[in-house]
Amino acid sequence: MVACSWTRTVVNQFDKSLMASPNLVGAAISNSLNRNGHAKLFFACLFLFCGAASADPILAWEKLRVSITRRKFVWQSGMIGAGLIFPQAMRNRQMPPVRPLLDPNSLTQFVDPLPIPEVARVSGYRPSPTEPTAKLPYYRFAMRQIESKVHRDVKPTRLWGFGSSSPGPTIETRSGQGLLVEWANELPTTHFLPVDHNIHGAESDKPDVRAVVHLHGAKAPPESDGYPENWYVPGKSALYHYPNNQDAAMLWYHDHALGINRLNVVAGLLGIFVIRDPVEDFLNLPSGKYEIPLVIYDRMFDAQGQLYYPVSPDPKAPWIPEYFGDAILVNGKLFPYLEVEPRKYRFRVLNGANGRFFHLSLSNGQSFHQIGTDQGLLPAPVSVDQLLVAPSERADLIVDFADHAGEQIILKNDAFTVMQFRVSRNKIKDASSLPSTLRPLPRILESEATKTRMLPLVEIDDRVMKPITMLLNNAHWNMPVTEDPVLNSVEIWNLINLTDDSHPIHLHLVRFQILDRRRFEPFTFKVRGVLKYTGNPVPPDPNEAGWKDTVRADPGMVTRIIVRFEGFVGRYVWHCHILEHEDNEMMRPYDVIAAR
Ligand SMILES: [Cu+2]
Repeated sequence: MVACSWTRTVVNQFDKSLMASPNLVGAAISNSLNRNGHAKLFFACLFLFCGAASADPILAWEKLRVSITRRKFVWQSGMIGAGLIFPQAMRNRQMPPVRPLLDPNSLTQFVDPLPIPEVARVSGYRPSPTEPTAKLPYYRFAMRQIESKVHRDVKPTRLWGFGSSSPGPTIETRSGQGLLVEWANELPTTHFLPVDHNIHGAESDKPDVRAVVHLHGAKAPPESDGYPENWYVPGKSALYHYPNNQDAAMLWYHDHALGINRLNVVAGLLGIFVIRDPVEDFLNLPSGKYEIPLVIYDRMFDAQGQLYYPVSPDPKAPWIPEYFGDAILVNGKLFPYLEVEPRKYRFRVLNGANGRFFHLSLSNGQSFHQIGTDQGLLPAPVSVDQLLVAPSERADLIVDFADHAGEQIILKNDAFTVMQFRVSRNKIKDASSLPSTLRPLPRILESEATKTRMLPLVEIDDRVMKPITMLLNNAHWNMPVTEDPVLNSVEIWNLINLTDDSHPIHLHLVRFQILDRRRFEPFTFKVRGVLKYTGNPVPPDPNEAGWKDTVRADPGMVTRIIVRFEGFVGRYVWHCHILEHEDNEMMRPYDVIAAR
């Protein structure tokens, strides 16, 4: 009991210190608590001590685990400047950098305008694969090595982009308007980021440079979904068909090659894909130059302005469990600014980071409205003053600058600067709307579900408790399929998170609704396989209560989602969207099967 009180006191002290000096103390906590085997051992010993002293050892462990997790979550979302204070090697058990790193905080902020990715132009028309008499718009996107200026004062950075940019050109289309994209691999034959040949699918007999593009959020046939094993090498391409029979939403395309996806995305292989429909048209939302995509991700650079991807201290296993950069880019620029008018804007936010959760707010404290989530419009706008977006989640926002003429407003990630809005002084007329209702949301009833699956999220550690792999449903990628929903059936998936991390779980092909999250005892589940709840079900936040394709499965919680498996029969995948996890087995194939 004494030990547990002491632990709580220390934890509380950490909390207070964290409030006072987030960079320094946060980094210290991160160092000691995150991915540090010794810290885990320390807490394991502490747990034993607590357990011996407490009447309820499971409860003692649970409290301790929650404390650890809270700290880790803070770190995931906000510890941007940590690398400036502690060497990277002290986080994540990484090797010290072999070359000097760029200090993003040494750069002048707001010297580059926010770039807006160009809208892709149709290259021609080709027969539809499903109706050969119909012609569909055809696009050709070439993955190429490019150079790009991430900041005025940083030398050009080598990236892999689509065409001549990263993020690549935006595809704009309408619901029901099918299209074809030829994704051409025109990359060099050598990878410039560290491939780990121990990772499944990236063995030494596989080429280092391979790619396959997945359109995240698309209801696409399986042969056009970018299955991770369907990668191809430079000189090859794949022609994919996107029918777009789905609601207006902002999707995004990115590489999905098995075992190196994390590296290809850091290299720059990503872009956005916007679907519109009449429901959205009718709402009179801000549009044209008043609708701006914000693709946000973190990176690390060396002093020469080149991308840096850390490796573990073990040269035989360079994989690291997470990648957190200290430089946050928006549409490919560091600290950009955007000149805006004092009126409403629609911002289409994508968290394109490998592992960082963004916790966004505006420096003047003004609130804004979220009108849509991953798979389109919410039933009604939700007023928020802070926004949590996990990797791969999208947030459709309306920000009204009408009362802020002449102000300079910073978009922040916790205490750290992301970009600047410069509101002009000129009076303007804003004819756009923020309707009080947006799109009806038919709820999928639990009574419609024909199957409920129990799906543990698992981390496997080595002897010093360093993570070596992460699993879904205790299964590796190449084990037989265990999830095989019937086409058009409804299932409830219980994501039982036994790890210390929050994992954004993504299902290909489908959209789903979050039912609830509920705290449980991981220890009891691990030992006895029994779900013992310790809290009441918590409904999703109002701004996640729409159609989703990625859900935060928080640690120590059972997250329940309800899914109708519509669209196509065939093989797809579901996975964690922390790309380091996904690459190291936290991904599983699943089959949508025909009804018998
Ligand atoms: Cu994960």
